Amino acid sequence: MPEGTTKPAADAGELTDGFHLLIDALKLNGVKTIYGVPGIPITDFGRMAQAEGIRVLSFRHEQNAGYAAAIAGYLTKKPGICLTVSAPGFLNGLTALAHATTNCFPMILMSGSSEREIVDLQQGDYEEMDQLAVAKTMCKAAYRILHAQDIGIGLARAIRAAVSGRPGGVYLDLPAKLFGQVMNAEAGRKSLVKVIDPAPAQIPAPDAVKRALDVLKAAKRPLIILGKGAAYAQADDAIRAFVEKSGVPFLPMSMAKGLLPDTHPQCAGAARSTVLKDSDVVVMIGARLNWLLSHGKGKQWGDAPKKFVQIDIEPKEMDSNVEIAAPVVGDIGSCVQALLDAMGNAWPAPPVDWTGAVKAKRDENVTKMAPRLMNNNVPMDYHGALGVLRTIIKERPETILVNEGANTLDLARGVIDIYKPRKRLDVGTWGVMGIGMGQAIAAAVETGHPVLAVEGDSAFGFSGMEVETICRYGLPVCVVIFNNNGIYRGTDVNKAGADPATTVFVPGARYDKMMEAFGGTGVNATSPDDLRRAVNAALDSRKPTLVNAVIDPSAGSESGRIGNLNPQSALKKKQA
Ligand code: ADP
Ligand code: TZD
Ligand code: MG
Repeated sequence: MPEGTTKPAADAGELTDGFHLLIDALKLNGVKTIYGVPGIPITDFGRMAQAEGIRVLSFRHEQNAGYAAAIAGYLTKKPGICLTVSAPGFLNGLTALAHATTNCFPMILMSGSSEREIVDLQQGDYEEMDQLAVAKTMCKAAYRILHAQDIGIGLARAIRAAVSGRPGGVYLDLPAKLFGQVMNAEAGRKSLVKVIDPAPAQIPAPDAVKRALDVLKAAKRPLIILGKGAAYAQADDAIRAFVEKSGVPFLPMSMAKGLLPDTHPQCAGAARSTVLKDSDVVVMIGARLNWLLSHGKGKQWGDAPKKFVQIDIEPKEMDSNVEIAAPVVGDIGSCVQALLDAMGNAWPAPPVDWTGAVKAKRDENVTKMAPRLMNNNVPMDYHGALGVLRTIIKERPETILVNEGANTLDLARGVIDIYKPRKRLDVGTWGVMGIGMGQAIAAAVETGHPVLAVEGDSAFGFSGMEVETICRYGLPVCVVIFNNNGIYRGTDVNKAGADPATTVFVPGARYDKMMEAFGGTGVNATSPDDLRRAVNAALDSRKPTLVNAVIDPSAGSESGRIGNLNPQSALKKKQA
């Protein structure tokens, strides 16, 4: 019979179809979980995949399923799979696909799509859209599978594209017709492809390794910056060994916190401004010199000339913002191991006046912060509430922290120490609000560890409906909402009319009731003691819990720590 037709030929023998081929292809490649929202044309596919032993988690909105898939990719080094319906469902998932690509997380967005013939002639099919064309600019690669016999190779291509080199998002377009296409089962089995070595090691050139070590050896004030690429690489032991053998102070980017504990003697997290300004050689490991690091230049980096060593799998990352004196291109595991090997047994420690100065600054800042974290103010301020959560994470280092908001994000990042790799998940490169519940769900599902999601009240609103999903699957997620009645602060007043100001919400909102609506535990916490009790109980019980932490509405500042990025109106004075 001709392969990939919808009508079985009389003599075709045992048959299979697009539904089963796709499920078999996913299973063959070790896919265990799909995050999505059902509907035409993928409802039956979801049911069948579930029946075949794949965990299919249904969300309330595709964007949250997408963020779940993206972070699953980050946590597992395998592409997270998001499944959506056509046009609107696809578009809802697309933000997460773009986010995955921007953050270098491997993810595959698989969307059903409408009749090609009708879509291409724009004849108005159900949920008509040229999804492939739309997706192309938002991801690493985009493919469409038209024939059942191409499902095996199509999925293989998508997997390899997502995880090899710099990881990222891949779009896979699955027209409705594909699912029903039948073909001979034996031919179908043979058409499947198990991807061999999907993310091959990329060994750095020995010259590049030597150059990097020469630069590092000559440094008077060296610094190592660890980014989330380093956390993603799962080369934890080698990275720790390299950092310790070098004796160099290290600064973790937010999601790299915990790769080495924030309490490690070489951690310079609490001396960030000092080490950025005063260092003379900076070794970047899986971090980019983007806006989060002021593009590697300007005031934050001080006047003294710097030399950068950069370890990254993406050659084009080198010299993206400033000159890289020693580019080391390869995968982080191989690169760090090569550096370690070439360092030999007698690597000189960095000058003690530098390491001593960094340590002194760090200790000074930690000491300054300590009393603020112990305050018992009611209503709570950020520091009082975060001091409680900091202690809880210290006592329960397995817990995965998810964090979004503005003040809630920036202050929690500084206050809450992380002790193990990949235990802090947040808004990533874009500073996107809405990752919270998707990340919390995927973190619980992929790791089995309890999750503490520390959320601004605005940030939570972007994905809040997924508390139902958390309850439905009974996940060990404790959401703490820093409820300051608004975006940044809850105190703005609109002087021009009856509408509330643009940044404030309903005062005294009780988000805890949302969790109760679906059978979870809701707690209204007005003091640090309330908060401590509620979160400990939630993490002990592993029951879905939402704690509405009442925060002083005037405690935050505009845009948290990045208010300087707001454009200023030249007419501001006149308007005021
Ligand atoms: P952060 O936001 O923490 O500073 P970025 O997302 O900006 O981190 O940078 C991560 C970098 O890590 C990217 O440039 C990416 O190419 C790189 N990367 C990701 N995985 C690997 C890997 N396995 N080996 C080498 N580099 C990697
Ligand atoms: N939309 C999206 C998708 N991402 C964004 N980053 C924003 C809007 C803008 N934004 C921020 O950058 S932070 C934030 C918004 C809306 C919310 C801050 O309020 P919060 O946190 O309640 O979450 P705090 O503690 O009140 O500062
Ligand atoms: Mg708020």
